[in-house]
Amino acid sequence: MINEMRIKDKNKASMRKVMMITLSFIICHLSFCPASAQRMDNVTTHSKYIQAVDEYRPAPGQYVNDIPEYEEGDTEATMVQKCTERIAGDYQNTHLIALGGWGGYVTFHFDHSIANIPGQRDFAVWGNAYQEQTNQVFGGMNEAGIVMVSKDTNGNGLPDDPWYEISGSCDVDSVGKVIYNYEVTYQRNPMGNIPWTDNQGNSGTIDRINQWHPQEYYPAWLPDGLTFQGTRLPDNMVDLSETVDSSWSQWYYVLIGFRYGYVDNLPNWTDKADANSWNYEGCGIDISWAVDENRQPVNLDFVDFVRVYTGLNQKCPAPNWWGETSTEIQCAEDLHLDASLDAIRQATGIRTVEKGEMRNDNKVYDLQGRVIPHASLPTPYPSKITIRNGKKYFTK
Ligand SMILES: [Ca+2]
Ligand SMILES: [Ca+2]
Ligand SMILES: [Ca+2]
Repeated sequence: MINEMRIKDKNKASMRKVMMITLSFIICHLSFCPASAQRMDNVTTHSKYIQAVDEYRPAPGQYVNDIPEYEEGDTEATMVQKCTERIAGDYQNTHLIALGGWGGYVTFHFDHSIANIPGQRDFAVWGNAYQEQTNQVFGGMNEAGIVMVSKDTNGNGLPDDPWYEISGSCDVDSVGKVIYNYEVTYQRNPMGNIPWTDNQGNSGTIDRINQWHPQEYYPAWLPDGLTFQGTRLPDNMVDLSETVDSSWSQWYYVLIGFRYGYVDNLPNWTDKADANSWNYEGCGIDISWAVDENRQPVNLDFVDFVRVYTGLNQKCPAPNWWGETSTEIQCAEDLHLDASLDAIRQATGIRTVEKGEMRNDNKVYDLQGRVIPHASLPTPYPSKITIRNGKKYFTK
């Protein structure tokens, strides 16, 4: 379910351009790299928000081909770019994208690695979940998306490295009701209900809601027979139609929230462990919750890529109501940008210098440790206070 108020297209190209030219560059003098961290004064040159989207493969759904809009000739690459235009940047300048039914996903990255700070939630992804108006239950429109994280271990800037799932509260609150190694395949059915089958012997459809969403529901730029794998969370839909005044609402279905560890599951900006409020434990994700394929904890110091996929496979049965459950996301942020940058510097020993100090035989790296060709450095080089080998350099 989308808050239509938020579906406004704005061109954010100019903002992204600013983010591009404010990337800081650094030189690593390997023989002089001290192991200790040096606090940097140029942290404002990095953004805590998403820099770009890497992959967008939604499952079919009522908002697919709509947010972002598919136009004839679009390819996977152009749809990924449209997602970047919607969700890269701060909350005021971003817009929802839909992941469709179970399994549909998006992958994105920031302009730096996000550090796993011990004892802290490290990042959050904002959606459009909200508390239902009659306060009968915890939640209301909670379309939990499952989070995965990955490190760019081969250093090629692409999300082609091992992935780890974030273990959310269902793993402890709903033991026996979570389906791991779940798989669903969707079949194209132009302008009709979209059929699916799963690996548990079930089948069903993503139903059209023509009066609200008249476009095709199968992602038009993707091949037929889309298959997704992952974890299926327990159905969370309850029918409260009998508990509300029928003159106010003929049908009243709500989606119960889970305690922690998901996206589009709890209202944005809630991140307090408060079991006495509807906020419960909020939206923040701790990288320490990452688990491997055997659901065993993994010890990640940084992550470079985040993936979110729709974790629920259910639909609201009443006519003229919600249809399939679909995770939507609008924005994401590093919850501790300064700490992430400090941790990168501590781990790599890299220091920032200004361009006048550079020699052609210096190797230049970005904060992810990737080599940057001298020819692609910006001109003029941005002025700032930098630190090299523990000494401050002031540049104009
Ligand atoms: Ca952490
Ligand atoms: Ca990679
Ligand atoms: Ca939603």
